[in-house]
Amino acid sequence: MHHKDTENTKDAQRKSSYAAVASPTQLLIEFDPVSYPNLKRTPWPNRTTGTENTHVSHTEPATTDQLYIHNLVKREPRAGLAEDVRRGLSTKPKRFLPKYFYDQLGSQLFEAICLLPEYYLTRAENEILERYADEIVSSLEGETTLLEMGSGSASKTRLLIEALLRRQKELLFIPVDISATALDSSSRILLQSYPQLTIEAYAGDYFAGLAELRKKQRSRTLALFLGSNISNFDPDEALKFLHALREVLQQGDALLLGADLKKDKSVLEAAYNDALGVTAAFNLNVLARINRELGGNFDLRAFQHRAFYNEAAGRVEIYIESTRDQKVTIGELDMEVEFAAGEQIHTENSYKYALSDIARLAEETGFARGRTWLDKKEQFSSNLLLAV
Ligand code: AVI
Repeated sequence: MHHKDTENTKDAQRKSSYAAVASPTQLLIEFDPVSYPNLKRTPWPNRTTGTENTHVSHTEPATTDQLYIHNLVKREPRAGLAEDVRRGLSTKPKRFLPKYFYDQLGSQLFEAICLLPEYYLTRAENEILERYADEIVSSLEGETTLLEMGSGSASKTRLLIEALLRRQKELLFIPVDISATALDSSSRILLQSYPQLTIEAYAGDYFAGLAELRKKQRSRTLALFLGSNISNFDPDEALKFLHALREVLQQGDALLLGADLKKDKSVLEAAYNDALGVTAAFNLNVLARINRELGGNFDLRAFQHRAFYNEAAGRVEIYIESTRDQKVTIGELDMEVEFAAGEQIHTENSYKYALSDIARLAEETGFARGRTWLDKKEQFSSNLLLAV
């Protein structure tokens, strides 16, 4: 594993005090302190860019493990957030992009959502993977690389990693995730569990990750897009994403696509309006993030979470609603924003799929729909799409 171009090499030099290389076992983690000011790092005994042997402490993965994290976040990571928040609060209706949910706290709140009794998606997908992981991986022949878009905590991935390691000795795992902290901690945990693993991770958004992945050749690849992450794309974005993903795959590779199914409104609305209020906290954390990172003064108590199923559009719509007339200032944007009582900021859509929608999506993006596995209650689908 190595830097791909001069730009990255320069980047690595700039970040020299944050990079560590343990040779010959090649343990390399590279983080930019500007991008990840809150990233908690275990102090390493020898933090240099050299290739000298480095003893790795017991809190690090075993020395036989390999980990490389590519940082794809731009030099000034807040610029994207600032620009998008300015644009989103200047349009009518106001809106934010769902990718901004996932700062460190947001990622942890999402992990908590996955444990909620009302949020059936994670349990249903787990049930499918626990039961069928061997069958799923047997759809591909030969030494396989595992690629995962939006890996998060990678807890479900374990089931597929284990199934692959039952039939091959070693495994290259390539996770791509917007949250560097989630990537860092999940990679370390995986390496502690599976010494046969090499991890080459990409911290950045999906399209930045896919653009990098296109530059490299891989062995037979099983790509994962789990957790119904596809739900948060509008239909045209879903097409664009699957097209881009298809381009990094070769004929004979496959994508396992987890997609939540259309179902009764009451089940869907409960999943996005949990009794504990974790989804509300996840949603309102975007305002807290703007306060923390852009010097905003949103009073979180003057906003509330709203989520409902729009049956005609086949999606759960999620909003933040102002409970009164109010003005908010955002220091770093030099901006004052007015809210009327009841005015909403649209923060997310979560599209629900029929199996026929998935077949259509596959056909339009260069895949053939292979097998589909469902949980016992038939709430969730795991779809194997074959690159043709
Ligand atoms: C990540 N994504 C699939 C979740 C969903 O169900 O759409 C995000 C989420 N938003 C609120 N709860 C969960």
